[in-house]
This record gives sequence, structure tokens and C-alpha cells, in this order.
Amino acid sequence: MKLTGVELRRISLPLVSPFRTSFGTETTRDALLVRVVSTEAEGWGECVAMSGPLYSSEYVDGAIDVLRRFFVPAVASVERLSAVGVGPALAKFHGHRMAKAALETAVLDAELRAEGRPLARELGAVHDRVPCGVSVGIMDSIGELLDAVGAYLDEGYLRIKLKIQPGWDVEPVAAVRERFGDVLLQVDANTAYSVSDARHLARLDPFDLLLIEQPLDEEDVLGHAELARLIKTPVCLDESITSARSAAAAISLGACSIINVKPGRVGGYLEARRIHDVCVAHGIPVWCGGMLETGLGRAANVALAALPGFTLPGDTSASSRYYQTDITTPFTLENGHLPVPTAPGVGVDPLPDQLAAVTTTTEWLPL
Ligand code: NPG
Repeated sequence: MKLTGVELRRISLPLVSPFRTSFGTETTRDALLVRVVSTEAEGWGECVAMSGPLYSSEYVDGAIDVLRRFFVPAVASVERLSAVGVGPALAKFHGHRMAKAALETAVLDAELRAEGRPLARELGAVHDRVPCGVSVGIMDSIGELLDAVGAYLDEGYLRIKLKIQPGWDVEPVAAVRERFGDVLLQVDANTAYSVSDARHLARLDPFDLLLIEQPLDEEDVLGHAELARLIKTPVCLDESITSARSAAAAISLGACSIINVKPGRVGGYLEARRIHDVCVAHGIPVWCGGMLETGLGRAANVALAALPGFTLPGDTSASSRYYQTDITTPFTLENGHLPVPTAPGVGVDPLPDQLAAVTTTTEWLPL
């Protein structure tokens, strides 16, 4: 494949309700879309970086800069580019995995579209629909939280994830358990605790949670191993897992018994599949995380979540959980599941009017 140009398109979509985590509150999804144009086809990738470096060190302006200055020129110089060649072409550049993932996904999408092959089949998917959970942000009151959880359960979500932080943990979990019985329930701390909080976190043990996600700092892998020995709730890692290698190390150290796979965090769908394979080999369940993706990123995440090792419901919610109007045909929940796209590539296209309405800037990089 020969690339003829790359478009960097920034979009801004209002969320249907503010999403509060231990690192901040999002009211609008400020995101970057990468479109590659080749002689045979075009392809799309969604960059999951946020406006500010709060979830990880990456942020949208940084992603645009590194793509424009380093990554796009590096792939432009590759003869006969294919998706598997993107990682090696960018390997000399440190970090910026979300930006790398967006470019690799766009190239992969173009390649698969040109060959008429769906992403799900390419990755090794074995299901035609995936079970869906929903991530529920921190709220001002328990009453507000119970209303939100109740509404999501009424819509059919099969698993609830509660965002927690010091001061908002045992009480909301207890309230949700009491009101909604044995619903599948897990919590996500986004690094808000330290290992000295182990005794406090053990107070979550009686609630039979599926997992606690990333309680400690992303670099504190040994701390997670220690915590895992002190609490009964299974420890799941998110931010700490940036590659198949770091997944293998965390598993070997006993730092986690479950892994959240987010393709953007790990540099793309090809590395995400390698993490899946490492986890399957170790008997570690995985599930697909979410970063408030539009329909474009969601389509690819749903394809990944259909691999055999994804045995827990993902943060792969319906479009309506995030946006009044998505930029693709909306994903809608059917009995708690989303359908795996079957069309070539990521399997969905941005709707031109919707896309134009939310675009804030576009930059065309001719090659
Ligand atoms: O459903 O897409 C979704 C959101 C799931 O909670 C969710 N994502 O830490 O996993 C996370 C969190 C997140 C959202 C992180 C946005 C960073 C940005």
C-alpha cells in the first residue's frame, strides 16, 4: 500500500452527562481522528488521548504534534506499507502509544477495506456479539448514583463498574449491592490509592466484586502484587499494562489476576491481540476497556472484545451512553450486547454531516 496523504481531524462531541473520575470531570469528548488515504482505499483510526495529560501522559495536542512531526513522515518513507509495518517503523520513537495506535489502526482499516476483510475476523474473533458493561462516574450523592445505575440496568447493561476514589468507595458499593442485589459489579480507582490503604480497600471484600481496577500508581506493579495478597477482591490492571511484555511481567509478579485491554493505551489492536494471547496462555481473563470512543473506535473495540479470551463484559457501551448524536450509525444495545461489525475494515463509516458538525480543525498532510 502506498499512502498519498494523512488527515488529522479534531472533533468535539458533548457527552450526554458529565463523566467524573478520580482524575477529573469530562463534559465534552475532544478527540482526534486519523484518516489515511492510499492508492487502494482510505482508513480511519480514533486517537483516545484526552485534552489533558490526566489519565496518562498523552493529550490531543501532543498527539497531533508527534503524528505531524515524526510518525506520519516515518511511515511515509516505508515502501509497501502494511499495518504490521507501522509498529516497527515507529519503534525508535518512545511512548505516544495512543498516537501510534491511531495511525496503525487507520492503516489497518485501509488495508482490510482494500482486501474486503473485516477487522473482527482478522483479529481472530469467535463471537458475533459481545456482552456489555457500563462505567458509572463519581456522583454528588448516593441517591443520584442509584438512579443512574438503575437506569443503566433497565437498559440491559450486564455489568456495572463504579468509579471510586478515597471518600467515595465503600459507601457507594454497599448502596449499589443493597439496592441491586447480585448484579455483576466492579470498581475502578484510576490510581487513586496507595498500598498503605490496603486495610481500607479490604473493606470492599464482603461485596463480592468482580475486580478492583488499577488501585495504585501505574508504576507501582510490586505494590499491586502486595495489595493482591492483602485483599480478597481480584486486582485488575489498566494503566500499568502498556504492552504484552509488561502484561507478562505483571502476571509473573502476581500483580494482577485480570487485565483490562485498551488498544490505545498499548499502541494498537495488534499489540492488544498479543496481550490477549499472553493472558490466555496464563489463564488470565481479559476485558475490553473504553475511553469514551465515538462509533469509529467503538466498532474496533467491539471486534477485539469478540476474541475468545475476553470472558468478562467490557466498557463497550451503546452510543447513547455517551452521545446524543454519534458520528457513525449508533451502536444500540440488544439484550445487553452489541453486534460485532461484519463489513470490511472497522466496519463502520463516519456519517459526513455528523462528522462535519463536530469537526473543530482538520489538517491534511500530503505525502
Ligand atoms: O465507557 O468508554 C467508556 C468509559 C470507560 O471508565 C471508563 N474509562 O479509566 O477506564 C477508564 C475510563 C477513562 C475514560 C479513562 C476516559 C480515560 C478517559
